[in-house]
Amino acid sequence: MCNPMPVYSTACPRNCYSTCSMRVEIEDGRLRRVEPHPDNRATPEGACLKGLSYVERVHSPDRILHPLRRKAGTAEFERIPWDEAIDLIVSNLMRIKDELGPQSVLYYAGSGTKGLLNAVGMEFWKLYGGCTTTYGDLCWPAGLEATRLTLGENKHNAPWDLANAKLIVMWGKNAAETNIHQMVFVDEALDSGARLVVIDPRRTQTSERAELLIQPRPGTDGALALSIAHLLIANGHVDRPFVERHVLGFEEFAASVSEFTPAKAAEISDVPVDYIHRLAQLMGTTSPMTVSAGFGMQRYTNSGQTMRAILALLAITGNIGKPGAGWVYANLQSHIFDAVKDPLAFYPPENPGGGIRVSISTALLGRHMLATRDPPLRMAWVERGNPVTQNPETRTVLEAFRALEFRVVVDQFLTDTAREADLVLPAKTMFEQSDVIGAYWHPYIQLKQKVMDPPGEVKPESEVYYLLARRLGFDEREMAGRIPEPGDEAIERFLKGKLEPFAELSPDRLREGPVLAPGHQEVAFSDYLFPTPSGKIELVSAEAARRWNAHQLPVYVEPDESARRGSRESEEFPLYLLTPNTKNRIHSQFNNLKMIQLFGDKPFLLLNPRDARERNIDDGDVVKVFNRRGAIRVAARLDNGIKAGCVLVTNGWWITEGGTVNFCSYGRETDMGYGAAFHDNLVEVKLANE
Ligand SMILES: Nc1nc2c(c(=O)[nH]1)N[C@H]1C(S)=C(S)[C@@H](COP(=O)(O)OP(=O)(O)OC[C@H]3O[C@@H](n4cnc5c(=O)[nH]c(N)nc54)[C@H](O)[C@@H]3O)O[C@H]1N2
Ligand SMILES: Nc1nc2c(c(=O)[nH]1)N[C@H]1C(S)=C(S)[C@@H](COP(=O)(O)OP(=O)(O)OC[C@H]3O[C@@H](n4cnc5c(=O)[nH]c(N)nc54)[C@H](O)[C@@H]3O)O[C@H]1N2
Ligand SMILES: [Mo]
Repeated sequence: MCNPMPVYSTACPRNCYSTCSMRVEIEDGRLRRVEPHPDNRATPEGACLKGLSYVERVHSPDRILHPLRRKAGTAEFERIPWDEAIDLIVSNLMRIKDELGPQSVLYYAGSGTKGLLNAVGMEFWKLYGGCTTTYGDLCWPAGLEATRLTLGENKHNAPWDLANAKLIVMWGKNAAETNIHQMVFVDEALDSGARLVVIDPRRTQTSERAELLIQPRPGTDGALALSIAHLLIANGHVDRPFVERHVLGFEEFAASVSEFTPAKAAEISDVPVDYIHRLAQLMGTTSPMTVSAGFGMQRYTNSGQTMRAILALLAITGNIGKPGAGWVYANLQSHIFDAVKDPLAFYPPENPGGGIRVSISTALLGRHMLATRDPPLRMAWVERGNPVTQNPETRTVLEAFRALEFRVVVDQFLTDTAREADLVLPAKTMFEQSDVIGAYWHPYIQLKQKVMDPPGEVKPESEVYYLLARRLGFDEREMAGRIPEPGDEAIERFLKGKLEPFAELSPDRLREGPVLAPGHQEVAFSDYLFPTPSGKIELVSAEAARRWNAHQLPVYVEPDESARRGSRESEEFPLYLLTPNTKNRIHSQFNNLKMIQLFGDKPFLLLNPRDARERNIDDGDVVKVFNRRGAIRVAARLDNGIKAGCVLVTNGWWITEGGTVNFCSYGRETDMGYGAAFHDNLVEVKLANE
């Protein structure tokens, strides 16, 4: 009889809605199997293809296993020992601090992995004397801020509660690719007779299940929402008792949408009037209604206002605080450890302390880096991020990194950003250091367990910081509670310390599987406590005006880069470039694996046949997608499912794989929250050989 392989509970720490719980089997130090973990009610089906591909990723021959130094003046790297790498970093850190001060170093951290230990980086930079770092975020802050202003807090009903909905509106969310486990609950709801509407400029895998697909012109969802509000009010579909008790500013809101007729919204959004009536009728007569709002329509310069306008539809119909109802956007109930719960965490703090200068907008990374003075930037440290492919305006980002004297990138693979580095440090994977993680869709706290030693000479980031701090002359006392010592026991102690305030969260319990966050509400806002200034759901927000210089009401504003602006720019570049996420990657991760490449190894452009015909483009032709900011060359895929006037390439492709879409995007902040308005992006397309 052979011994069963050891099985461990762990959780996927990628920046993804699902944050799956899983069980993994280890044999001879190798990851053999990834299985579902039944204790997570949100992800009982287990990991997606990406999750299964960890068996390849962890042991990939392409992983960086030791420090690599660029050979001077070339694109090549050579292996160097750790003490040489540490010496090289420390000598640069000391010299730069002497010459210009610690704020000449940029610390850039992306969203490559979740975990409490990520905070160790900033503790190191404070010990060093400070640094310059970013505010804002590439992902979701416009929606977080719109939600905070309206409801007071970012939380929603438990994922499985969606099965209780009678109407589900998937608004700018492609859950069938980006939150596949949510589709299990969509199906359950549909089986019990629920209706599903999808709002997206293209037909998606999610919309295959829908009875109604509404395809607005990109960035015009706000207009659509305001006209639906107009109809709900005109047709008497307002929940008056709810509004009287829990909503601030209904009368002003009603007055402001009285002009917003379906005809006006149809003109702006290019959605037929009949569709607007059908959606308003469904919303007014079907309850409970859940709006599952994705991140698609909050990547525009008007996104905060758009999200507030959509939220208003739930408020006036009384669809908040009840089973099967509500605003499913971000459920931060598991963010119990730190300020992450609060979207204010993305704001540049007035006084961050510790010599930290928070002056670079993530959305404007390249331009702000180049413009930084007093002191200017000399060095950058990048970890968990791939800003060359993922941040707007790739050309400027490259220029800014190339203008520095010394660049360190910590990653598992030689990404486009790592290729720009002078020194690349190998990063651990999720299986090689324990950490505690929350999620943003389900309410579980999880232990991402260490199940194997790092391969080669890989050291977790916390250990690298420890070594650097020691070499800079700091002692254990100065590091205590901030930078853990190397080794599993010290990490366990560090995590135990973080868990101590929560009786339910013992490390032993977490080792078994996911644990519901203490104090979590299965039905969010069922107590009708809204932590806004008025204690009510705010349709009128004085803070929106004060903080963001926005209208107090969710009014419609045309996006900055709109084909309707009639500018010379919009005539020359008439197509909206949408760059959403895709099933088999998480942004710029996973596509370097053979298992993932089997499902499509090259980027392609989705193009409506009408737009293709006008440009003499056939299916499969190589086309140039371009504007004044840059260009990429990809194969065209003709598709009637994408709205005419829109084209689409998924984000995350490396330059070495055929080009990042961000060569074409422009660094621009959203109206609220300091997000990145990626989709505010016009291009033209032509045959590449023309
Ligand atoms: N045009 C366009 N661009 C976009 C978007 C869009 O919609 N359109 N979406 C944006 C969004 S929503 C997001 S969230 C961002 C994501 O962009 P990023 O935050 O840059 O995230 P990823 O590409 O997922 O991962 C970055 C790197 O982290 C590395 N990594 C993983 N685990 C670890 C670890 O433990 N340690 C270290 N040191 N590194 C690790 C990975 O190998 C990867 O190279 O992209 C944004 N970019
Ligand atoms: N497989 C996979 N899952 C992921 C990720 C991943 O990279 N891969 N990333 C994770 C992260 S960090 C994020 S941010 C989420 C994002 O996942 P989602 O919330 O699904 O957001 P996106 O993929 O950005 O866009 C969703 C849809 O919005 C549509 N859209 C674009 N513009 C508009 C518009 O103006 N109006 C409307 N109504 N729709 C519009 C796009 O066509 C797209 O189908 O996914 C998470 N989950
Ligand atoms: Mo994201």
